Amino acid sequence: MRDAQAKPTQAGPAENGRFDAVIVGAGFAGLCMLHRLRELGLSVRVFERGSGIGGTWFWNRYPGARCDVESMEYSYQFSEELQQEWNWSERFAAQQEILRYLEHVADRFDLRRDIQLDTRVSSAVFDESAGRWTIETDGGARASAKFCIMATGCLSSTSTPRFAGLDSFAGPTFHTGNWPHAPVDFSGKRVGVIGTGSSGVQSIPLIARQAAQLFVFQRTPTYTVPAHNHPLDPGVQERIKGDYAGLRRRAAQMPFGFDTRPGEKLALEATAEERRAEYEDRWARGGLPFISGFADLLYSKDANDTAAEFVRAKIREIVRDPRVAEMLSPRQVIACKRLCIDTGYYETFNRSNVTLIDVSAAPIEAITPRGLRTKNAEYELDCIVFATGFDAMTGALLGIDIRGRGGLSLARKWAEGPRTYLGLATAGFPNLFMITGPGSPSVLSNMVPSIEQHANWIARCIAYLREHELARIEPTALAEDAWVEHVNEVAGGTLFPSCNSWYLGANVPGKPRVFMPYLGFPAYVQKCDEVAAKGYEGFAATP
Ligand code: N01
Repeated sequence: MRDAQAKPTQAGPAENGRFDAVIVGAGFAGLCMLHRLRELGLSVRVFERGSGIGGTWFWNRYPGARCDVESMEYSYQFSEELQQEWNWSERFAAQQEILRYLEHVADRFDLRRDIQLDTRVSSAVFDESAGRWTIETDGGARASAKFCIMATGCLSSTSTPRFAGLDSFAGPTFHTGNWPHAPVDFSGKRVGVIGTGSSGVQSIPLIARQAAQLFVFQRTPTYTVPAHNHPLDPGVQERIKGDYAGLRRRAAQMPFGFDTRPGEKLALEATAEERRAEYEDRWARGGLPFISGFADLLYSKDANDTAAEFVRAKIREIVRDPRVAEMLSPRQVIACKRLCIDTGYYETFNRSNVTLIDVSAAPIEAITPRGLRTKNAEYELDCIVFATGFDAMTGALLGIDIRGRGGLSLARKWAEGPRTYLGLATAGFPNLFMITGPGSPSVLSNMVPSIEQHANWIARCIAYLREHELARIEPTALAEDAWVEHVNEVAGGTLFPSCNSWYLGANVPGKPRVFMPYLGFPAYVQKCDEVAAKGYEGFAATP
């Protein structure tokens, strides 16, 4: 992989470079943004901390890493040729294939020459007199740019709980979100996996097949629906390609920006038999559309209970030991924490080499040189896998010292939670844009179309500024306050705030509890389009 990246066309160090725009991050967002800004004729430099492009798909190489949105929809739509020429091999693409796709995109659109790898941005400071951003990297390099665009990803800053004795463990430890490039062999090993979110759910079945013994440390049981992944029928693929634009148009009208076949009926108005039939059908088809079976599932606790109980019944059917089935059965609202999709997750707990340990009542107290100690017992382990997630949505942004007008730091401004207008920009930080920032559909949508929508919007905004000879743009405090209130109001009408999810920052000790994504892709896109059509309403633009 490294060799493929190290092409001579790759950008060299940007010592004292001046650019029209700097983009931080070369994942789906950074690549697309670079392409759009190049089309405007801007000089651009992308800084990427990884030794390769790909963002999430570069770092998350753990066994089983795979997308939970269908391949045909989890891809760019900015180029019809690209859509037509790329062939996906599976219904849900694996990490390796998505990374290959991004490598292909980088080559096809000659993006690498503006991307500087192995470069972590440490600060971005707005110089008011010059009207430019100064971007500094860990290596001490500096760049100056009129526009600074954060394409840093929503789930890119890993989170490892600060267990006592964390560094004392004698064996290797791994985090799913920062997995080694060299193959990891668990054969013959006693492995501990901490965490049962999407990363745990995907990796546990594969680690179980290899390890001598697997101990799964579960604090909160998870709802997961079968993926029923399979090779993608070339005929189906051809049919979609026959009217790709049609698929994209239909998807854009869906609440999550991809085709979840939303049911219009209310679960509470359906008969028990109708509900069962609908859930069975969606369980058999697999994937995230399970939660779209009825229109009230994310709004009414009673409705939600019907879907939750259906999954619990499935767990009891699949898992042979009733005690283990009970431990695996979640009690919180289904989809309140992100719904997972899996291949053989619950089945894995029927294996004789797999032990489920409930650490909700008896938490992990310490990592020891030989393993791990909970309140109740000690476990000897050869390796530990942290599938403990991310400091989501704000972690990567606040990991950079970003300072706007008057030296205001973003960390200070967001001390009580992120505040943005449309998740695209924040008052006091002129010409700073975020791709899929907090306050936008982002993680509650199909990420790739959301990313493209943002990149298109930002590119159009920059073009507008140029046409109107305007030098700076930033949201007004008034528009930002109203948007933050609206995001909260929409979330408050749902069941999402009812559990301790990373959507709320609840997984990171001390993080303010604020619901960060915006629910409703179509309404959001309409709002962004209206804002632009009204001359960037809610923004102040100055010459
Ligand atoms: O992280 P998570 P993730 N002691 O935060 C547990 C996307 N994604 O990496 O729930 C014990 O969901 C924690 O327990 P609890 C997707 O959006 C997508 O799995 O806080 N356990 C939880 O079980 C996803 O939602 C795919 O009680 C501790 C786990 O660690 C997001 O990334 C694949 C603990 C963390 O789960 C994050 O998923 C992978 C402690 N002290 C990821 N601290 C696709 O399928 C934390 N935990 C595309």
